[in-house]
Amino acid sequence: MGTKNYTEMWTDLGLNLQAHEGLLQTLGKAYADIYLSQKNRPAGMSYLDFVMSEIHGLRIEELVNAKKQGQKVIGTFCLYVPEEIILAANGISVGLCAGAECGTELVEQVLPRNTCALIKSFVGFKLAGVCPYVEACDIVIGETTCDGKTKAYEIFNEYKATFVLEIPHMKNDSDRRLWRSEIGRLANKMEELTGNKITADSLRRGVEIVNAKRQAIYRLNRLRAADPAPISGLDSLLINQVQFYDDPIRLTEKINELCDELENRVAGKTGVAPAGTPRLLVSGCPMAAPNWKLPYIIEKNGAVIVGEESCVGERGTRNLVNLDGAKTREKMLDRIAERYLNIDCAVFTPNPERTAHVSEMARQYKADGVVHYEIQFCTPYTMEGSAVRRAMHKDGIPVLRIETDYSMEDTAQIETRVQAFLEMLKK
Ligand code: BJ8
Repeated sequence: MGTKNYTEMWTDLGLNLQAHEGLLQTLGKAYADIYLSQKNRPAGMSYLDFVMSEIHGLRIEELVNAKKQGQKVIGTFCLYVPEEIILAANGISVGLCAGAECGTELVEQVLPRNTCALIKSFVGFKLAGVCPYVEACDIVIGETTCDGKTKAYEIFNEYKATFVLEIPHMKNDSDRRLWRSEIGRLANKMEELTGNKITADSLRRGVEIVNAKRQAIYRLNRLRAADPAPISGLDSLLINQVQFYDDPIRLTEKINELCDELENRVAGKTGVAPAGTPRLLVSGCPMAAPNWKLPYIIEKNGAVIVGEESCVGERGTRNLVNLDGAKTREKMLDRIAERYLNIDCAVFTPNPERTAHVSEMARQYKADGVVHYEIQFCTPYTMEGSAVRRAMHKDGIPVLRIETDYSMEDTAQIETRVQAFLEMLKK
């Protein structure tokens, strides 16, 4: 972690300093063990190393300073919350989904034990007082996606003001109308919170910023189709995780610089692992930072991850908002609503777009196998696991389904299954 002392800032934000210090120590060690130990990393990853070393320092200081200048910080938990609208109101968007066990005893006093680890984690970070992002937020935006999140926001709202968007679970005309009206309600809420009018010009600017970020990440993803892969799955996942926190314009520049370097690597056939290394696609539940358990196990056992069909991955970045011909605020909000309803989260029914996308990604990135990642107690993705397996079998691509949580207790067991899967791919 960085060298500057931020104790005063963390105290002002109301963090539990002792518990927070413990978290930083654990995070720093995990990052060193998992990330800094990798071989043949692109030089451009030094920016991400710096961001991670300052994850609770410099970036939080930027948010605190922006708040002093009158900007509002808005926390989000899901891909369905359009960052474009937050930016158009001159707000700052930060992704709050969390990927580590935290405050479990406190969480289990307010949530059922059999709640998915992702929900327990974001509630736990709040209850334990260790997340400066959530403390820096003026409001958080929830959504009625899965039942667990929908109900957890009622409880979360008791600790932090939470505005919940209604997400339809189908994509019929009436669902589209409902969703468009929710987008309007969000825009109004952002105007009320920030005191800034959302105009056609400010929306266009918001769309340009977010489209540019998604294009940069998509450019990076496409470079991973090369064999040897120019960047590890762990590093690619980190970029997908950091894009929810970092300044979007600065990060876009850095990702494009990294892509320039990766293009040279691809041209020179330089990879993170030799050509012919087994290539895996990871599909399923989101892996919020610092959830690195499964990718670490996969890559340390000699495979390379070449794509993530995930909200922290290509499910979130592949479609852009198309503003062609849209001139008014309302028309632009229509286009934003359309783009976001295309996201193929497993909470939708039916959801054939997702299995089709897994097949398409497996082909594009020349995957030898798919690992379907299921967070324990996540009904939507666990249920869709069979459909993904069936679709992949039609394509002749083996699937390994891994159901786990954020604890480390099953690490050895997962490792054994991953090793057996990789052996089978070699035959
Ligand atoms: S668009 S995947 S970010 S809802 S893992 S909390 S689904 S029980 S995170 Fe998600 Fe938005 Fe969909 Fe993406 Fe529920 Fe499953 Fe837990 Fe989940």
